[in-house]
Amino acid sequence: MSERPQQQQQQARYVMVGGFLGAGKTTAILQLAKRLRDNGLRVGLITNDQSYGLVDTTMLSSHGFDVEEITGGCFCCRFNSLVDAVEKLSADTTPDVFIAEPVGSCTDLKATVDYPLRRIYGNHYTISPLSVLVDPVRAARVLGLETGKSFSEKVVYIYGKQLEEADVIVINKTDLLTPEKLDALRRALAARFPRAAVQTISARTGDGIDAWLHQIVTAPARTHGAMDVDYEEYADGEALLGWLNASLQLQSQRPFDGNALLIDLARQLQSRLAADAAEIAHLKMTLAPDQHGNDLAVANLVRGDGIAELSHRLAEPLDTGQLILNLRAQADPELLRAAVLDVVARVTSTSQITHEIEHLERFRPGKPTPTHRLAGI
Ligand SMILES: Nc1nc2c(ncn2[C@@H]2O[C@H](COP(=O)(O)OP(=O)(O)O)[C@@H](O)[C@H]2O)c(=O)[nH]1
Ligand SMILES: [Mg+2]
Repeated sequence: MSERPQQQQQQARYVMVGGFLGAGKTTAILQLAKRLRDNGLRVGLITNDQSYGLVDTTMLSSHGFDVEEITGGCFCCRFNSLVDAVEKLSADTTPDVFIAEPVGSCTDLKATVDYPLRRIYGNHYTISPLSVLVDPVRAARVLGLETGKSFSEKVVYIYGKQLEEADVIVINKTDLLTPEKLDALRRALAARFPRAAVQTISARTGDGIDAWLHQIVTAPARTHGAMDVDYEEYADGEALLGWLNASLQLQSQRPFDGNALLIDLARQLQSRLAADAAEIAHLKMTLAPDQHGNDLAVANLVRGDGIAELSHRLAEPLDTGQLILNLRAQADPELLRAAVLDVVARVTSTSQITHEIEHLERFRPGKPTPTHRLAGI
């Protein structure tokens, strides 16, 4: 299949893939980027976070893509940095397609990113429809189709707003669902958000990616005015989420199994945070050996009652390496800090590994103050 954008060959495409924390955005972006690259297109990727030291950037770069990281706020509040990132990527490789991943707790992206980009840079970039990914287990709980631990009302407000502005709602992780559950979720989403097209994919197996890619690189973005957003409620929801980013250097006299170490850390943090009644939105970690080139382990956990898993494994044991840990949970950031420090100390000492903290930051995201906000164009 050739997915070279049809309309204006000279204009680069700007594709944004939103969705809540842990929905599978980074995994899905990697799939899109690989397919575009296989079709001879140049791809530039943009990651985004409230802070620096990102698992996503490390993971995407390890696959040989050019990645720019925007830190210190979401795209809407760092609009000029987003434009700078696009220009920086263009200086090196002139990408045909940019794919940007906004912060998973961010919403109102059409009014604050899409419309301003079209208004100001419409001669340079074709803006693709806004995709919003969902994790089916999380979505079924939020929509009340299934019971289970979820977030408080204000966080759910953000979740709903993300879906409300979607041009395309993408149900991800279909490999985890029976056809009946997938159908029930698809019908519930279509009924509640009738304006959006609904696509189903598995970013893990690749199912459905071609159809989704076709839709986002051939269709123009839709304009339907800005949705109503109560910025106080949005800010309250964001502030309920605690954020922690850390990077640590690990060292051991004897080679150790980095894959087992990450899973051990994830499981112990999971039980510690469950005891503290902190609902995990996303825990992700990478472990990169100081030697062995691009070898990388990536571990994830997307719910308090989920299963910690490795999406990338190290091929060999290591004796020194860098651990990056990003944790987002509905909890006080100080509590997250204490839990991470305790668990890291316990797990590393059991394995006779020494650790040195290079960077540790924890906070609650501040109130979003977009650079631009347009009602439509
Ligand atoms: N089973 C399954 N897991 C997936 C799929 N896509 C992503 N994941 C997993 O979901 C977790 C979060 O993925 P990530 O891409 O980091 O989510 P993000 O926070 O939205 O960027 C990781 O463990 C991924 O391996 C999928 O299609 N199926
Ligand atoms: Mg991500």
